[in-house]
Amino acid sequence: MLTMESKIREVYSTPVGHDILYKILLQLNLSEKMITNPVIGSLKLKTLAALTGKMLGPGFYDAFLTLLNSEKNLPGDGSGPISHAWWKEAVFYQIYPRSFYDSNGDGIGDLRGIIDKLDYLADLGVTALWLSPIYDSPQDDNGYDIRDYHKIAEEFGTMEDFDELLEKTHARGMRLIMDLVVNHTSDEHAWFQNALKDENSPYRGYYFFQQGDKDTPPNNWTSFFSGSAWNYYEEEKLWALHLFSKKQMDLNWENPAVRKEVTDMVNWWLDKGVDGFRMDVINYISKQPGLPMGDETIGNMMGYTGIEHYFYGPRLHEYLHELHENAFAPHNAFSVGETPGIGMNMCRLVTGEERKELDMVFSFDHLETPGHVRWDDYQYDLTYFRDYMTRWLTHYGNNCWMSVFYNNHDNPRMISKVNPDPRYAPDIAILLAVMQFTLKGTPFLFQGDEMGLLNYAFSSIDEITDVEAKGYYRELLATKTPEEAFATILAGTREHTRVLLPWNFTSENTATAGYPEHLRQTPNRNVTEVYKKLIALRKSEKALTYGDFKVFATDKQHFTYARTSEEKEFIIDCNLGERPGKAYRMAITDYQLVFASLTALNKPVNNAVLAPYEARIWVRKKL
Ligand code: ISL
Ligand code: CA
Repeated sequence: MLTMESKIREVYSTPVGHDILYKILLQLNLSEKMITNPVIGSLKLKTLAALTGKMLGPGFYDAFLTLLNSEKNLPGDGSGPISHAWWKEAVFYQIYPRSFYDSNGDGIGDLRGIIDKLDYLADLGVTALWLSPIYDSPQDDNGYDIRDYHKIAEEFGTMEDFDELLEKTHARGMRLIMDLVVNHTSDEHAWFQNALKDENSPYRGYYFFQQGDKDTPPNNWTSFFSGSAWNYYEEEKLWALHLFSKKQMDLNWENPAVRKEVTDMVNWWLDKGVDGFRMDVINYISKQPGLPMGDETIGNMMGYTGIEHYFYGPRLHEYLHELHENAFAPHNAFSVGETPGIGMNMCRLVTGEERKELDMVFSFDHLETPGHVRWDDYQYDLTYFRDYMTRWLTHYGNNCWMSVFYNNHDNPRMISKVNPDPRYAPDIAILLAVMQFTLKGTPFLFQGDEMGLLNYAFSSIDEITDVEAKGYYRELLATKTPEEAFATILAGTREHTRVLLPWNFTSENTATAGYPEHLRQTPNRNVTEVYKKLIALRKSEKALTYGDFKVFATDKQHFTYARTSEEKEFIIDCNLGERPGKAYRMAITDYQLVFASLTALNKPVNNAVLAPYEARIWVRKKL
């Protein structure tokens, strides 16, 4: 039991304490040495509280101690051998169905469109597809608001289309995982409608309803999509909790009936033959009982009030384990949890093989550099990605396995973030790909990565359809001019990755004919060819999947690392910045150059010098 009398050193040695203090140090741009320093390490938590009194009030320390003391377990030590699994060898490709490929010209991507592109995907070399939600939905949040878990959204097609897609995906030797959105349902889901209208409904206990008057929401929690996390239903005089939009109502997982429904539904899809699930905001499913008030300081620091009461809730492990045992394990199905906000050790606790919770997670701490949020217009320094990957790969353990990605449907494109100068775009695209396919962890491509796509030059808020950005824009108008508010939206909007993929912009193509010039991009075919090559290399060399990872050089903007098996050693030499740098030296006779980004771009290679954003892959046979 940790208390305010505990020493900082003791706190830092616990998994949760470590993650939280580490994150705070990072945000304050302070070195870890601050805490490992013996003098500071032997200070008591209450002394730290006195020192940080202005910044972090008692609410912070209460929440912190509650979190620390509710985690009874330690991550497994992870020193054993790595077990082999198809999903560790896979190359995943995320499809955002609405904007992937439109087969019938109504402007909306659809399932038949995905079927049409299966040969393209197989040819690219990816081995598994993740589909963002395709279920029946009013589409308030593009399908992350599900009305019926057993039905396909009309605009995407039918269940027959889905069955055909699954069969044809499997026929090409690829696997298919679905999106599991069970932190919340649509307010139009029959459960919610029934619960709202009938006070004796068994579904009342499926959600977080609270009686009350119109002016006082049950607590101060805020929604990720602006405003209070509570919606008031005048007629029924009821509040209901929604961490996301007003049409995404949080499910109450404390209710065993909810867990049973979810388990049955997951089994229903797995029985159909899908190979697993990506689990939406799955670390938010367990809320602190009683839904206590959020600490305002934490709220200001994190941008959302109340988050300490559900981002790593008291029953999270239990719920994940139960779902694993009752659905995933019997089907030998794969799971990857979307887990925003939890740190490395918490991730080790949910993905440790021996714990039987999740196979993998998407952690997001690498998507912005410390001190920045997605809405900031800034240049992303790739040395932060290097240091993040190095830290995780050094400490994650052989019982855990990482995912490696830069993009998804919730973020602007990484290439644009690294350097908005379009002259560098192909070099950065290839550099990112080289790291993605040679680092240790499963690569997840987002649609369009292989085309080298960049952010879009949206010209007005009317071009933004996303519920999050629209809400945030309204909020910003309270303190900013419309121009300033739009600039913020432009930097961070999820819309950038939600524009229909530019397969072929022609006037005959009804789906794309309406697209204004500034919302068109030309796929970079060179980049696509490089992706094919690198994916093929990744798949043919076991060292790149299971091999050891060792860093050689991380000075300035360099990232030079090795991936080694018993037979081979690969050395990957990257320049992460805009200035030329020294190439890593090695005995030329031993090593063979297998890939050079400049050659792929038809530019001359200078042996001694790495050009801006250049990447090379060398190999040496050990036997
Ligand atoms: O939690 C956040 C910030 O700390 C959010 O950015 C969060 O990571 C993200 O919004 C969660 O995303 C997922 O769930 C949402 C949905 O809108 C996204 O598209 C989905 O990927 C609600 O279902
Ligand atoms: Ca369509």
